[in-house]
Amino acid sequence: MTSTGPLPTYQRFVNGVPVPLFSRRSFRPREKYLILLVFLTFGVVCFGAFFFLPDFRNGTAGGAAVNSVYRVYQHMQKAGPELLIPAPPHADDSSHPNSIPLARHAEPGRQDIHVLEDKEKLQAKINEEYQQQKTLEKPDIGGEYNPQVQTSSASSLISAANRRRDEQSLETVPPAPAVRMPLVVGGEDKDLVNRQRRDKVKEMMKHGWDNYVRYAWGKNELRPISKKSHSASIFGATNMGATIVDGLDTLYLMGLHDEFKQGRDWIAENLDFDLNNEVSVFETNIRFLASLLSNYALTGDVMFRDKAAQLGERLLPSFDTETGIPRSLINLRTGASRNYAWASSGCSILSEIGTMHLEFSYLSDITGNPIFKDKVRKVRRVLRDLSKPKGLYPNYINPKTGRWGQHHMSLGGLGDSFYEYLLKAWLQSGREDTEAREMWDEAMDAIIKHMIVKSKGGLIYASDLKYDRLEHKMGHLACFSGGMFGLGGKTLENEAASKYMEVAAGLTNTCHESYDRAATKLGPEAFHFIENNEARSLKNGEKYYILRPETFESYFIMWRLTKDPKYREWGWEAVQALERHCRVPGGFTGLSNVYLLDTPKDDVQQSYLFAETFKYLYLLFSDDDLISLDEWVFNSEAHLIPIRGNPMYRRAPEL
Ligand code: DMJ
Repeated sequence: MTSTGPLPTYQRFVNGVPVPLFSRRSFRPREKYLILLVFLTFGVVCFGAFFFLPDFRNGTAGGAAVNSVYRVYQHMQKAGPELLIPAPPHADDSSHPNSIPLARHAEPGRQDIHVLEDKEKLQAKINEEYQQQKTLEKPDIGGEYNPQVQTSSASSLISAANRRRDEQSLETVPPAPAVRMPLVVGGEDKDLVNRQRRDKVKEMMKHGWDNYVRYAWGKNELRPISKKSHSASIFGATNMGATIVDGLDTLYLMGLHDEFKQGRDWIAENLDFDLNNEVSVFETNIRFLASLLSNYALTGDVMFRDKAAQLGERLLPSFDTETGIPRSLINLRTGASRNYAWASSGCSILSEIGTMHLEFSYLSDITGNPIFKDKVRKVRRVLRDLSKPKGLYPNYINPKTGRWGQHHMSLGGLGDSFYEYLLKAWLQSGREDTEAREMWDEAMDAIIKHMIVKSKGGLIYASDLKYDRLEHKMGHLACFSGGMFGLGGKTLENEAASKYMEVAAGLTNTCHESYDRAATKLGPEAFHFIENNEARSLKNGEKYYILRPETFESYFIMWRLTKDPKYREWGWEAVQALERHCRVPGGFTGLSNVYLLDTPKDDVQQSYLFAETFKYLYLLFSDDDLISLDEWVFNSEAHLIPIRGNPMYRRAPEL
């Protein structure tokens, strides 16, 4: 059978008859020229490859080819990851600067899946190369990934240098989900007005923070009017970035994650406690150590835990006293410690020695090192076993003899957070530390009997007591106690619970009155109760307001516990007063006299403005889901310590 298919195109014909292809013995001259031309072209190409292509000239072909690919990667990398993989139109996690968008997030059907896989491989290769070159350390964000998180695309007003660093990390941080800075979601109130109020607080936070970044980055605090740095004696003589450390967990809660990352990286790179610097043990504990713990709990970033452990170690020598009661000041490098001469002839201070329990207990739990917990337990034992005048705890104790100093008692400065920590130690332990709760109940019983007074005008206040003499004066610092009594009243149904709630409401109301009776609607440092002039300051040296949080702390706790809307209204009054009188173009400042509308300003933006004042106000206008009181306690500086049982506890595995 003959083929019926089409003839080959190269078939030649002679007089209509097909000529067999290989019937000739030689090529025609034209065919010879053609073959020669093909061979010549091939030779020229090979010659060019050997002598002109750089990778073939320099080394083995295989290795050079890989180098060449790497070089291309580098060029593409400089141009930015988006050159390789355009950001998907609405992928949440790609909007964050630390997240290099992955192809798998793109909308299905839009792009060829094979192309996407190639891009992933290429991106992985780039990351691998940069890991090898160690041009930039990847942040080590370990721990659990919180499903309740998303990312923020909020841009930050940061200095040019920091912006450059941010962009660099944007290019080079590998696209691992754990690297993303999660945003705690939830917390938006259903009510529009409260959402708007919360947004206002966030805007204030950002205003203060951005100015700190601009004018005092890495220093302790900012002078918002002179736009210079400031440092208080509690920080010693060196810059420890107090505002960065204090403000960090609030930035996190507010979803200001560009700012959070910037602060986190500053701590990782710059915060070193090997300092020949004498600092306050108490302040270093409540601001620095507690913030590191709080940020560790929130993020699982082991950098925070490790820094906390380093700092905890450096504070330990302050406990080396005859009784185990720590001293007030310590040199972080040498470990030399001492007490203030003014404190009842060199005594330790009740609020200071009693305000380490939460931090040191939690530090032991997350590091597996019991030494920290042992130290604070010993302090507790000394205080528990001492006989107390009228059941009250004086503000001073001698660390050598274990005896009380002057019998001055206060729910404000020098006493305050000792009481707060008894209650919170019980809560934080998952209510297992019943000794703490018993000591708190006994102390509150004595305080209610001897120091809580009702004024002629019907205001309840916590008076200072010196031996048997009531001062009829309450310090702003004591305004935290409304919240504390409320927390005690609501967490245990004992016979005192309703009394605690009554005192809680009364004290919070009185602190609000001290604000309301001032022209600026901000409260003075201390206020007195004399007939016809109650809840007002009498001396010039007490009329200042230094951005303190205690009154707002009580508004927040009482709002959560009672849902009485007046607490939110009072908080909003405070927000407006802060805006009107404390806000300046360079941040927020304290005031010299709350009774004068045109008062001089102190030009200090306190670090606790970020840790506490803005945090409490923000949470006041948030839904209860955001930082549930069943899962967290606030330390004395409003840093968050998880309650045992909270999934964010991150306890170290038992050895
Ligand atoms: C904060 O540093 C802490 O709350 C501390 O316990 C006492 N007060 C200041 C803020 O007023």
